[in-house]
Amino acid sequence: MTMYQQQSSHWGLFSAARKPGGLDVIPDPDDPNPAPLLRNVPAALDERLRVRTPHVRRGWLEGGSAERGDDEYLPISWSEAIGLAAGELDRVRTTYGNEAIYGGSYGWGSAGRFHHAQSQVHRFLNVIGGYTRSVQTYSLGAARPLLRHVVGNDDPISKATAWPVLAEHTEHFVCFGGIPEKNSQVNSGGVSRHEVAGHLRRARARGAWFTLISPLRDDLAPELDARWLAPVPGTDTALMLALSYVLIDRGWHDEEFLRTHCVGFDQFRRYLFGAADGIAKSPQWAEQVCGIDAAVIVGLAESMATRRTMVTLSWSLQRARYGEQPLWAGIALACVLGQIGLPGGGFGHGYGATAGVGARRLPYRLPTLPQGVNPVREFIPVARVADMLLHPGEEYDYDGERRRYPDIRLVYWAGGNPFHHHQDLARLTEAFRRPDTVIVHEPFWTATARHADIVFPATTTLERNDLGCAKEDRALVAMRQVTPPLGQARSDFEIFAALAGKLGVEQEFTEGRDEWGWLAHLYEQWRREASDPGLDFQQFWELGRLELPAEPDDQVLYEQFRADPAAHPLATPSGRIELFSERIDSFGYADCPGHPTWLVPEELQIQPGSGDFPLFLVANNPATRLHSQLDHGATSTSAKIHGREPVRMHPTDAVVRGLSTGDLVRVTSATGSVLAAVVISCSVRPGVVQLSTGAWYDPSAPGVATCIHGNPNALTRDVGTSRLAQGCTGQLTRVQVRRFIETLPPLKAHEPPTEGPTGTAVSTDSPT
Ligand code: PGD
Repeated sequence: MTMYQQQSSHWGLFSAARKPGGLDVIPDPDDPNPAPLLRNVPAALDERLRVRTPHVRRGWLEGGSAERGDDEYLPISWSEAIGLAAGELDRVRTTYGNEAIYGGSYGWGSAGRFHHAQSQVHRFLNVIGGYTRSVQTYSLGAARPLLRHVVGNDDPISKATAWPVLAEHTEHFVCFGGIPEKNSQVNSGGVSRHEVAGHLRRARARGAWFTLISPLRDDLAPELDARWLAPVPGTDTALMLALSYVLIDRGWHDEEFLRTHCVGFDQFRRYLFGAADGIAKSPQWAEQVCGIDAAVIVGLAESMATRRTMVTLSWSLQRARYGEQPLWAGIALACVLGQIGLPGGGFGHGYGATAGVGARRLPYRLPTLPQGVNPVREFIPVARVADMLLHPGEEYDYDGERRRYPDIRLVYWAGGNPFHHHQDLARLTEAFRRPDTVIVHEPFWTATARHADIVFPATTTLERNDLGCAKEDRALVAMRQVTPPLGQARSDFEIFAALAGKLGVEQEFTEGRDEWGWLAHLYEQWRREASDPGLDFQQFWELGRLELPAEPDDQVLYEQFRADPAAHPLATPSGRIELFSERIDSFGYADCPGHPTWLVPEELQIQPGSGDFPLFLVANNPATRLHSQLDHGATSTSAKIHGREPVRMHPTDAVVRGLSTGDLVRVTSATGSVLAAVVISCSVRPGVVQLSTGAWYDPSAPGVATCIHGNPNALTRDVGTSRLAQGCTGQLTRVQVRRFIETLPPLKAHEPPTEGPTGTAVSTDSPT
């Protein structure tokens, strides 16, 4: 009889069994709305694309870094690979100090508390003396630093008003960037029940209104009957400022809330009415900037003032140049409305960005692998990785500090794909050629694995046992091994244990435990500390799942602060919401002044319809996979055309180019070019094209395009949001689209790299 085993992923719970025809995956029966991404899971065992044995890059063995990203790989034995990697780690730390090791290793990895790649890599590097780390994320690069100044912490993300409250009370959802259901399929760590779509439907059935403000119509589900306003991409700040202007100008603002709960309203009002720059941020002004009718802006402001309104701000808004501004202007707009702290009113940041925002949270710690202490103080804001590698010693600004990039000699990555997530991938290739050595753990031959010198084959969750849960979920599940490790793959833990052994610190790293020992230890420790469910580890494992008590469903963001701001101050310098921040102002950053400001991003300085790059490209998160994970899976590949990523465009833009759905095109920007296939759609604003992230980077035909598969990060600019946050700006760029009529080069991204002969003798003396 076939044995199905329970497993978990960032996009849902499932059971799986290996059958002669492949892996059979069954969604969890308790999930009301399982994610289509589950159909990608069988590709995890696709042997062609799995790294099955340790590999070393030929050029590295010969002492070179120039070919990184375009080289042959030699399969080697585990003992050779461990010897080479340990030797190189030791050489770098002794010669240059541990800060010369970059272990930022950003990435989502897989669900599972013990085999969490980030925790494993950080724990190992700490045990061997530390590493240069990264701070912040690609998801919320601008938001987190800004929120600290404006509201004191990230409660708008981690403690957003709960979905059931919105479903019951909100009368008007004003959704900047939408609430895209595709993104609410996922949650970092797992999601046992997909409920966001159901909450939205309940609100609509009760009569709630929805206004969608986005260049993409499908950023809100069609059944919500939203009014769609499609401003010029990147101009939401101007629209928000004009809405605040109307509310104040007509006396519809909440003077009392602004006086008692905010600081800086006077400076903000003066700016809105043009005292500083002579420009009133009126609806007529905004119409010129965003292309939304002034009368529509006035009507929207009136509707917001007369209904319980939730201003929702997507994470994508801040993933662009000056990305701090739309978030700050949106918070200011909610302050002007004065509904913050009321059920169903105020603002939220990232509803729909993951299933976790607005979900109930667990009021205690999860079972967590301890990472130890990093003795190295050096760090970079995560999206500045290429700058760091290319410009060691150079100074840069970050959140009020003047900092200097460290000189990195060794890059260590496990659980992320920078050749998916970073911007300007050709520049990243150049940057990756700088260090002496790059070591990567990957289950698959991704572009990151192909830019490494030593590649360790990592197992997937299907080949391991683990504990599955997330802070915003209610289930703790046994993730049970479905199949033995593929080829010679080992878990990240086993790889680090072997390296630690070679470097003489095995006991410090493993504490004498194997996988099973750690799972039992983490569970029992959590049981003692958090909430004793009564079951010991063996009983839990046999049962397979615990429903965890969570916070109540009625959480309203800032309810207590509204009731009594003196007794429940925010963690800002003033204790209130800062519409003007003296601290930010004191930094003197022209790209992030002391109050929400309309700053014209470079993308808008090219006139629409003219120049070499007349179209806006929205490079959003994909509907058919999580980031770049399992790009070769069934859901992901079924959306590709001629094997290339689809780029959506409006019929009017297609007609002038003579394009039809299915045509191959070359998309070019000032940064690079990609091949993609056109899909004509009225769901994108005229003048806008949309190409999702996640197609595996394929630079194998540079004479044809920077990426012949359709990875938009070959087109995006590698520049920070501002000197305040230095977040990533991958969401928006300017492009041209032209029919591609040359011979289509074959896709190499979904093939393994060229392999040298097995058994090639390698010297265990590591090169420098
Ligand atoms: P993933 O594709 O999830 O992307 O970037 P991120 O690097 O997280 O990469 C995870 C990698 O880990 C995969 O290659 C997977 O195979 C590997 N992996 C999975 N499990 C394991 C494991 O157990 N062990 C090891 N060693 N490896 C494992 C995501 C990032 O991209 C994010 S979060 C966002 S929000 C950004 N979004 C955008 C955007 O909107 N627009 C642009 N242009 N660019 C973006 N980049 C960012």
